[in-house]
Amino acid sequence: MPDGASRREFIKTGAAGLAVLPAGCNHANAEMRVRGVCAHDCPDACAWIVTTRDGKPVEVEGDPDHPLTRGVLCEKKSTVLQDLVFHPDRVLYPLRRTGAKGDGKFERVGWEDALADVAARLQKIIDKDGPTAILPYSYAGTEGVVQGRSLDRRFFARIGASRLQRDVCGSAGYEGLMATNGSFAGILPEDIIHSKFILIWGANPVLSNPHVWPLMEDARRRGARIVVIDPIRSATAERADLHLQPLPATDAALALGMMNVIIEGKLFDRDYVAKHTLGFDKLRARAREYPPERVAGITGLERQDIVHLAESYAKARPSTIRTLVGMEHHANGAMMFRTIACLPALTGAWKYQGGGMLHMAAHLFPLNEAAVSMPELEAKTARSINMVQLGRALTDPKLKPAVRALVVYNSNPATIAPNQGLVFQGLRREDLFTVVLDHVITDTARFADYVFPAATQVEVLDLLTSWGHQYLSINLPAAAPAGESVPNTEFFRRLARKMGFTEPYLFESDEDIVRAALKTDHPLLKGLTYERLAKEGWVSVRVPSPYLPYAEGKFGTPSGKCEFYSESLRAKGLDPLPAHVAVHTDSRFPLHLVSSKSTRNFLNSSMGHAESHMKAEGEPTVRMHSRDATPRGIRDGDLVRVFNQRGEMRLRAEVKDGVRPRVVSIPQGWWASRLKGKASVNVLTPDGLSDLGGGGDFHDAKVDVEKV
Ligand SMILES: Nc1nc2c(c(=O)[nH]1)N[C@H]1C(S)=C(S)[C@@H](COP(=O)(O)OP(=O)(O)OC[C@H]3O[C@@H](n4cnc5c(=O)[nH]c(N)nc54)[C@H](O)[C@@H]3O)O[C@H]1N2
Ligand SMILES: Nc1nc2c(c(=O)[nH]1)N[C@H]1C(S)=C(S)[C@@H](COP(=O)(O)OP(=O)(O)OC[C@H]3O[C@@H](n4cnc5c(=O)[nH]c(N)nc54)[C@H](O)[C@@H]3O)O[C@H]1N2
Ligand SMILES: [Mo]
Repeated sequence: MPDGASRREFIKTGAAGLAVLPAGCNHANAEMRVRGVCAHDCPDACAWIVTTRDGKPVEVEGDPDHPLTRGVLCEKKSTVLQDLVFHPDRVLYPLRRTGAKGDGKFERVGWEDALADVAARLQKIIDKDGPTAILPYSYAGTEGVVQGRSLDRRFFARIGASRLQRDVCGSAGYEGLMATNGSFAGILPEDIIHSKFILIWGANPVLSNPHVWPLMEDARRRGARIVVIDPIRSATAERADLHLQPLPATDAALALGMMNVIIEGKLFDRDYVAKHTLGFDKLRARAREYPPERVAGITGLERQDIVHLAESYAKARPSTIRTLVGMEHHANGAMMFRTIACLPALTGAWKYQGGGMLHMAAHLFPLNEAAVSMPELEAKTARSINMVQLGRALTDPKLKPAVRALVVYNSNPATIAPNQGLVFQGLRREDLFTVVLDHVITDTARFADYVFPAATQVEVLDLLTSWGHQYLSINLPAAAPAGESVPNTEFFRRLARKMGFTEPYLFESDEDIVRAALKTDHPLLKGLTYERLAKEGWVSVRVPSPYLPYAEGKFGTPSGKCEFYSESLRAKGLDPLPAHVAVHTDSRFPLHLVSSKSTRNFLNSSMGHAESHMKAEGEPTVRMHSRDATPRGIRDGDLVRVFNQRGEMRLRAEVKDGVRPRVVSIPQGWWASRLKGKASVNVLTPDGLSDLGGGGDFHDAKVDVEKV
């Protein structure tokens, strides 16, 4: 804690609805320290403390007492005050479009006029085309329970708007893990220090999960080996003891090759397999189809590397696989997760503290969801649209009724949705009424008819779970929302009122929503009250210590075992056994483009407005191998065109062999409007879906590159 901290006071309770500052805050030089938590869509959910002076936030620092995030805020958020809260580009008032769609020209209007017009236009659409012609579009701009999924969901359910399938992240991996384990449970991140072999598979924790990476380094100091499997030499791969670079979307074949070596070499845990798994004989037969030499041909790896990987993984006690989301974004994404998830059961790694698999922690927070997003209200609406395919939904002439109104908040689809050209085409439609609620004029907001000002995390009350650790956190408002900005919940209250709705569930206060979310008898959340959170800021859920979710089996599958053979997959028309399914190739475009989240200074597209973040990030490049660059006459630093049937990007080539041959990479997160060619990487990505879970297949993009 910084000097003098003990003399300062923490705000003791939160506020209902709009932020209300505690009495005494407007004293000259009154200094308050308010507990909060970063709301970014990141596994770390860092606890922070906001210092305010005379009611104005003056400093945001990490909470040094948080066991996982330990007082360190990352590059994306350590400057949140100057780069977001007080940034000159912040939207502070409602705005109405004055220019053409996409120009980003607006005039200031009053809340009353703006809301009256929005309500009238939505009503007109409901009367003429029916409520499903209205589409909400939101994702994880804030991970907060209240500002992320409460009154907004209730409002759209009340209208009967189309439902949005929010599957862009996490759902393909979820389906894969559920098929094998029947539950999302994995080890706790802090237990990774016990591991002796950390296999980071299609994840980039140095950037994407920066507070767990130091624990992995601790494990290394205690004797662990860190191996990364990634076609790209990511920031994490650079720091690994061994980096293997398979071709994208071939990881299920690699895992089957490992199983082949492990089973044939009798390196599996006979006892664990016999007691806690289902279908071992069938798995053995399947793995026999994947001898290392065949797997070498599929993955582009060396035979001996596959054998070495399998043996060292199986012999280490304990070994741990770290997965996240990167590998999901393929047409065979769920099957890759399903297959990889068989490995820790085969080796019995789950028996040891820190052994098994670390994926997401979302299952540790069984909040009273029925009282938050009220899913039973939404379930009444039949039509749902997958957020990954927004471009199609906005342009498909066969869609009846056509989408006539789009209400965007907590997301920036113009940047993050695939097939950007089609998304832009849809957003440009004159007969589409678009409303955006955000902090800044994002590339999506540039197309809006109305932009409304959203309050930032330091200005709202919220409850935050984490998908990377076991701490539940509260975010108390440290200041009143700047200008005329409001929390998302207040926007939906005001709009509901303007539309003449009177149902009390549309107007619940933020504090009541937090309290309702915590109202549950689930043993994990026992004793986690609003009062306790407001006092302590973050509290661990009640997981047993040590936490060994499958040491005694107890899988969540229908059989209660780890299902090497899955009847539920068969029922869905998929291979019941772990399988490698090749993704499509395109002879016109021989290079495989991976556009991962390799930006240190953006969180997806968030913070992409800030000059200082762009500067720190440096110009985006396309990384390519010299074996692909040289025949094309391309040298390091050349200006090139990366193109396919969907569009093109112009940027500089980085020929440093950081990617494997036949693969190129471009970072995701940059805004098209800030780049010279006015297109960001999603102009090149496909908008197909993953095999299960409705995830995207971004990383199956096929492109070619030429010098310009
Ligand atoms: N700095 C920063 N941190 C972030 C984010 C950010 O934008 N910036 N975004 C947040 C979000 S929303 C998420 S979901 C997480 C994601 O966290 P991660 O999953 O760790 O990150 P990604 O960049 O999506 O993907 C990780 C790696 O997967 C690799 N990959 C892609 N396809 C394959 C494949 O077929 N096989 C293998 N083996 N590897 C593959 C990519 O090359 C990439 O290096 O990060 C979060 N944290
Ligand atoms: N090519 C490619 N595309 C990808 C990915 C990839 O790896 N490659 N990754 C995918 C993944 S994993 C994800 S999760 C998605 C991320 O997609 P999104 O969740 O859309 O992520 P962001 O781009 O960060 O957009 C969040 C927006 O919410 C706004 N926001 C933040 N807080 C609030 C608030 O309180 N109120 C309101 N109204 N707005 C707020 C932010 O300013 C920002 O504009 O992108 C996907 N797209
Ligand atoms: Mo994500």
